[in-house]
Amino acid sequence: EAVNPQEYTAVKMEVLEWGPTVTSEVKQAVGGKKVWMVAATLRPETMYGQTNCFVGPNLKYGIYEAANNELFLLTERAARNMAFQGTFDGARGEYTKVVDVVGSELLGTKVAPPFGLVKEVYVLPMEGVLATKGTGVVTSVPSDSPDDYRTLMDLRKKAEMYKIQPEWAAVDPIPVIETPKYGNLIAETLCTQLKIQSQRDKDKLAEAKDIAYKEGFYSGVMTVGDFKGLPVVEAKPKVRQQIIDAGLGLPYAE
Ligand code: A2H
Repeated sequence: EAVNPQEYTAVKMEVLEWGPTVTSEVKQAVGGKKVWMVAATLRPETMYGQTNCFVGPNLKYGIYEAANNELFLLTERAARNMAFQGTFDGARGEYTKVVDVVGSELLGTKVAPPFGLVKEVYVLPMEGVLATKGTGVVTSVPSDSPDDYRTLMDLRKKAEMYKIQPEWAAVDPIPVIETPKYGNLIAETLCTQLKIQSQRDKDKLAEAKDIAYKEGFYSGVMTVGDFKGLPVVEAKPKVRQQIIDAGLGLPYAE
């Protein structure tokens, strides 16, 4: 755990249609309520470029009562943290689980990415999702995240092995930020330059992630959205606030 708290934006992806392996137990427990898959991100300004939602296939998730009769799908650890941060209705630190769900069951579930240029995206598996970070749900932005880009390419190569349908991984990376050194698809450029072959190529991915984060933040310019033309440094807090004001995101710290 980091010494300083990390300030994330938790983005709410509404479940539009459950995937083929979601059990009737889960569907019944949810009833007619709205369910949101909640992803923690450090790059809210990239949300226009969401193409998928990742879960760890072996991770345990739960669906929890949030505020306003809504339900949040995330790890129990994240539910507990949110309960202490006043995110849910009810007493501080208390939370109610509606039902358990395993990551692999969620594959192929269709969700609505907040502020996404593509309006419906599918849940896919990512091997490296940590149970100990964020909400355990990761929104995929393969234009700007090397991990997301490489995972998407792995999934496309071996759809059957990953137990996914090819059409779930069909959305291509969407340019949202221009950088002078790496163009408008920085993740793809870096994965090619550093010859990153798989999502398991941890050291090279860490290097790419570091470059992409710094380059995007300090030299990037928005090419889409309300803050098109603005440097990322300035646009980042503005997009974050818009997402929160729209009721599609919330601050989350850990
Ligand atoms: B970021 P830090 Cl475009 N396991 O969001 C693995 N990774 C996780 C996670 C988990 N449980 N929870 C969140 N993350 C990812 C966007 C993004 C992110 C872009 C570029 C870089 C980037 C879209 N994915 O992260 O260890 C989330 O992916 C690289 C810094 O707390 C989250 O932000 O620094 C980031 O890792 C948080 O990582």
